Amino acid sequence: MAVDQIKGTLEYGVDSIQVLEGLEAVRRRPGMYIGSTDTRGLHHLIYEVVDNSVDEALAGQCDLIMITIHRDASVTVSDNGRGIPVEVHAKTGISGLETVMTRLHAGGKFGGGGYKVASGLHGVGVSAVNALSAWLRVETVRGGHLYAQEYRHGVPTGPVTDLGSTDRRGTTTTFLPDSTIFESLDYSHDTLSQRFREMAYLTKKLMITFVDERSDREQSFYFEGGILSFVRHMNKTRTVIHPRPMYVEKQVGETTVEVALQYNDGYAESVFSFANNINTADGGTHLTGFRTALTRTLNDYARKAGLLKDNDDNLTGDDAREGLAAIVSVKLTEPQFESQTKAKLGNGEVKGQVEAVVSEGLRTFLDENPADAKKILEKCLMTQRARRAAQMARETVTRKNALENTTLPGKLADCSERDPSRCELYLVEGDSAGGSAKQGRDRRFQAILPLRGKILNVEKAREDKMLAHEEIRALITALGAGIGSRFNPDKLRYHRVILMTDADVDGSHIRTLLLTFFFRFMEPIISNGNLYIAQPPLYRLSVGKDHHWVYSDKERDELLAKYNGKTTNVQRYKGLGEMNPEQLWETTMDPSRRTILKVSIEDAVKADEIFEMLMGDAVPPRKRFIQSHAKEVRNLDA
Ligand code: 0RA
Repeated sequence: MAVDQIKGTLEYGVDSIQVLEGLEAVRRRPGMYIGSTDTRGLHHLIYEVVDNSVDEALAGQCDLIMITIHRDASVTVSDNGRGIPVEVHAKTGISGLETVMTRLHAGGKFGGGGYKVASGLHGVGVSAVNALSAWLRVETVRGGHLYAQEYRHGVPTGPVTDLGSTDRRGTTTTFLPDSTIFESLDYSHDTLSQRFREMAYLTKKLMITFVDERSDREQSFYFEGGILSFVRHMNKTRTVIHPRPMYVEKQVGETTVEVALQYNDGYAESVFSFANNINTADGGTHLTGFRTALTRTLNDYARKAGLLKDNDDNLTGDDAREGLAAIVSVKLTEPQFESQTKAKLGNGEVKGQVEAVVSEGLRTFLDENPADAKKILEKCLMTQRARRAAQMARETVTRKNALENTTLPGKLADCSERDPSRCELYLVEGDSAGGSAKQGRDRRFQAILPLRGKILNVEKAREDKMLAHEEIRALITALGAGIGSRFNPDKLRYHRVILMTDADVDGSHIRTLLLTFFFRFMEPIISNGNLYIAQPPLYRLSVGKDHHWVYSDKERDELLAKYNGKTTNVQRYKGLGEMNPEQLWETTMDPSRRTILKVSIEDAVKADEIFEMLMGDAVPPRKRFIQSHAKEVRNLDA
């Protein structure tokens, strides 16, 4: 009966019932299709639609994409591509446009004239976006005519209609995500803007315009040089060893390989890899191929040029990558991703393809730019010498170095619980706040490690120098899991590591230093979700005998408005030291009342840029950044 009803209303056949079931499945289990229904999933809807336009750009058919967030949370994505075919599809008996918009997995491959490369992350296609939207309207131009169709929850509300002739081109999709499915419709301007910038870097000569009508902001991203511009941008605040990045782009078989690299005089390695425009944070075969080619080509050149003599050891991969900024981007027809998060590329054939392209490209670059080649090799040889010296120093001097030392530091007030999953370690700025925290804590599961003063500038420090620092050794020993490639999460003694610093500029600086330390030397602590930031209150607001702890200016203003007319007293808390142990427990440490923010590095590129800017050698941009962002660093978890 229900079936007849659907048939009756929509005049569709059996086929459309499968369609309805497909859309219903998406609505019932959205996580399966877009990962989640939080902000991430919400952003995913936009990426899915934008990816279709990027595919059109990759096919060489469009060079403009515009994304607009409207005040009512609906989103418009438009491009100047070929448009989506509207002709009736022989097999389904319905319009191509409707097929694309309502059939699962009927994305770019439809219509024969599809693309060699599809960048959509999950490849679920725009039909999943449609299913998860309260409403959606698509307009597309074919053969000089504008066609449109509208949907509710993915179901057409009418046929594809011909709106007459036009001299426009391309496709425009506007949709409102379904607020009964998503936790909120609050897009993050910065996350989206960062991603669109990245997309523009990865597709040279594509102009992406982002309009956010909620705050009247508009930005356009266009990079003539693509990833070459990306690498220049990464090195913007650093001192480069050679003026022009090495750049190579070549197609091997079905794979397009594009690589840009440039050395700076720092110690950090910043190599980011992408497969079909997806950031492969865990690397994979393309990154392995790149690394192999880099190390081998530099060694070959150094031998040939007499910079490495017969008896000298080869440069190691680490020697070749210190101070390197690089982007490795591959585009392939059938990407295989290893992890569920798609962070690692698995296609075996890609390793050799990237290796071949990078070897040839880098060799040509070195041969054609001998002065740059000399500077690059000298830098690598210096790293090799420094590495050897550090190794010898470690072996001879420090038997009891932090990595072997298991005697817990004296400053640590440990907890009695031994199961790491129940243990917390508070890293507290300053000895006086440390004292309050030790008295205020629940000693059964909360441990305190006070850290004094400016820890150290980890960006500039080498591993050996860093290990010489007492505060850092105490931290490493307290955590018990080692550092760098020897970091072992199974040995971590506390599954929650909580940074508790003052709500002032010094506090935010120390927090950034600690975050940098964890990012560079204990990255799994961040990616496994073990690192948190405590949220101490900013004010204490008293009304008569009552008091409120207040955690933001907005909250303060709301309370003041509420108590308007009554006598109120607002006391500002600058430092943790101003609270007594009971207050510290009540406001910041008691698990049943506190808020702690989980630190997650959603975007390694962005984090690296911020850290580099804060910690790198170029002082002016760092100062400016600290001054203008001192407040925002509070919310680094976003
Ligand atoms: C199917 C086939 C063709 C283009 C497209 C889809 C297409 C899809 C989207 C989605 C957003 N913008 C788009 N632009 C084009 C090829 C049609 C032809 O060969 O003319």
